[in-house]
Formats: sequence, structure tokens, C-alpha cells
Amino acid sequence: MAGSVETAAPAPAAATPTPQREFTTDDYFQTQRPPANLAEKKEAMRKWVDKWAGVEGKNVVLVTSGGTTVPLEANTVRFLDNFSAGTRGATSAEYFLDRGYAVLFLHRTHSLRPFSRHYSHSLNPFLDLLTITGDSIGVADPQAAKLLPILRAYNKAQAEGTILSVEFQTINDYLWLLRAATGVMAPLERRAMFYLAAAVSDFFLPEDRVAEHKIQSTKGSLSLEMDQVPKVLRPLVQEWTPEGYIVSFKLETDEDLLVPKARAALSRYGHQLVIGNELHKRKHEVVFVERKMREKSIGDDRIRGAETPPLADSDAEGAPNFRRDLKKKKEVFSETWLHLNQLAPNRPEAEIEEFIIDELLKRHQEWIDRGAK
Ligand code: PAZ
Repeated sequence: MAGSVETAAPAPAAATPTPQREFTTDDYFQTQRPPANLAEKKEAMRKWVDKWAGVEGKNVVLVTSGGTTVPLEANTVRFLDNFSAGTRGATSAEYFLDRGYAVLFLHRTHSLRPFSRHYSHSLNPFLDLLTITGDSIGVADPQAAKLLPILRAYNKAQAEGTILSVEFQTINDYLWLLRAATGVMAPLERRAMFYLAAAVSDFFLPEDRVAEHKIQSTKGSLSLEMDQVPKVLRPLVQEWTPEGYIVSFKLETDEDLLVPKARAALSRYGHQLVIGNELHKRKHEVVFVERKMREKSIGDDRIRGAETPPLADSDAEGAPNFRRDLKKKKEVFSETWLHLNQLAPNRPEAEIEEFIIDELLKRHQEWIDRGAK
């Protein structure tokens, strides 16, 4: 694993303003301290991954889930956060488990978790399901019928140890843990999938600019200047796990940006897939964007027919400009939209993650098969 040093120079005790700087990933890990229990968490992940690495044909997925915080104070009273509840990650983890994957679930503390997510305090309060008869507690129908398959799947995952949950809170925890998790999964080579659904802050405060104590309002207004979080997808793809099947998510609020930004990410980082989602439609509509690498001299027919067509493949470049754009960029993208109302028209309780995971499993298997040739 590149840059596997896990200790960094201790930060000065008091916050001392330094000029804003651009952090490369290496700079980041050399200057920002790791979370206190990183070594223990890494060891737990290594043992768990080793166990599944020894099981032939067992695929393993790292699911990242929930939002990251950016603390404004070292003794943290205030922090910046984002909207993510971890629904995508927790729901997806259940479907991965159901389809036979082992799941390393890297999630934000207190965000939704697989199985228990069905009984979150706001949506479906746990105590409301329970009945008392004499001194016994039970669950009455219709809740019992719904709970039974969930409890069975939960007990199975617990008994088999197919899920390992690891928590992060801050952007710093997340980056260190992501690197550690990716490093321990690298020996799985193509059997490893990375499903990066966490909503990760793009900005952070380097620790030498974080106030030690609660910021006092007596000082007047608060100005914050944050630095950009380094784009760790690049080393993740190129150095940390060059054989892994890597799926990143792209969230936008302007739908028109989804596909162009997904394509730009694929061109820049060279990973396998971007799943685009618009904030308000994310529970019922996503787009899979994939880049098809082509040799300079390959003809259109071979390009068009080269890959197994997914659900509704289309040439992302648009037919009229296909040849011209291909010559210019030598890059072709495919887009596959998943619309829940089309995929499960008569199942009001269906979740789009079921279809996302089934589509991904096909593509991951193709990736594994291509590596075996
Ligand atoms: O956690 P959630 O289900 O509320 O939201 C999921 C999501 C929108 C955070 C995820 O699908 C996603 O797009 N993650 C990547 C966000 C980004 O950094 O662009």
C-alpha cells in the first residue's frame, strides 16, 4: 500500500493560522493525525478480510455510508455536516448480503445501519411494534410478519460474520479509514468491490487551523476559510487497489450536471463506474455511467458491440456525433438509467438499491471474468 505510514507529525497544541495551501493526498496523510484507534480498527478489518479471502469465490464489498463532519473546534462543540442519513449505504448493504457478498460497512456514527434501519426512531419507532401479554413482550401482526424476514437476515449475517461495521465521524476519520480499508482489501484483487456511497465533505479545516476550545461569540462574526479535501479517488484507483472494482457516487442538485460530471470523474480517475443521482430523485432514479476504453484503431462496430449491454444501454455521446467525438476523445461512455417505477411497477415497497445491486453484481462478475482471461 502506498504511503502506509499511519502516524503523522504531532500538531501544535494551539491553533496557529497558516496560509491556505493545496493538499495532495500525501501531504494530507503526512500532516493530519490519524484517529486514535486506527491501528485497532485496521487490525480488525484485516482479520475479517483474511477470513473471507480464504473462501473461494466469496466476493467482498466495502460500502461507505453517511455523511462526514468537519469539526470547527478540537474540543468539538460545533461542526459542519451534510444531509446524508446513510439510507443508500445501509439499504445496499442488505442487498449485497442477500446476494452472497461479505460487507465491510464503513459508516458514520449513528447513521442508519443494515436491518435496524427499518426501525429508525422517526420512521418506525421500535416501542410502537411491541405488545405486552402478562409479563411477556411480543410483536403483533402485521408488524411480526414484516419483522420476521429482517430478523432472520440479521441473525444470519451475525452468525456467519458476513458483515463488519466500522464507524467514522469526521472527514479525517473517514479518509484514514478508507485508506486502511482499501489497503487490507487489496489482496482480494478483483473479488473486491468498492461502493463509495458516503457523502464526503469537499472541504476541511487542517488541524493547525482548528481552534482548540469552543469559539467564543464575543469575538463577533465567524469567518471560515476551508481547504479542499484531496481527491483520494485517484490514489485509491491507481495505487491502493488497482484491481478492485470501484464504484463512486455523484450527487448533484442540477440534474443536467449529473452525466457530464460523472464522465469527467471517470476520465480523471479511471475507475469502473459512477452512479449519478439527483438529490430529490435519489430514491427512485439513478444513472450508471461507465467508460469504455478503446484502442485508437478499433472500428465503430467493435466498440458498439464490445460489452455486455446493461438494462438500457445508450451511446452517451449521441449517435450523430459518435464518430467525430470518438476520434477526438478516443473515449466512449455508456449510460444506463434505472427508474424504480419501471423496474417494480406493482411493488410500492420496492427499493431502488435492489436493482442497483443486481446490476452491479453482473458488472462486477464481468470484471472478475475479464481478469481471469
Ligand atoms: O445517505 P442517503 O441515502 O440519504 O444519500 C445517499 C447519497 C445521495 C449521499 C449517495 O447516493 C451519494 O450520492 N453519495 C455521494 C455523494 C457525493 O459526494 O457526491
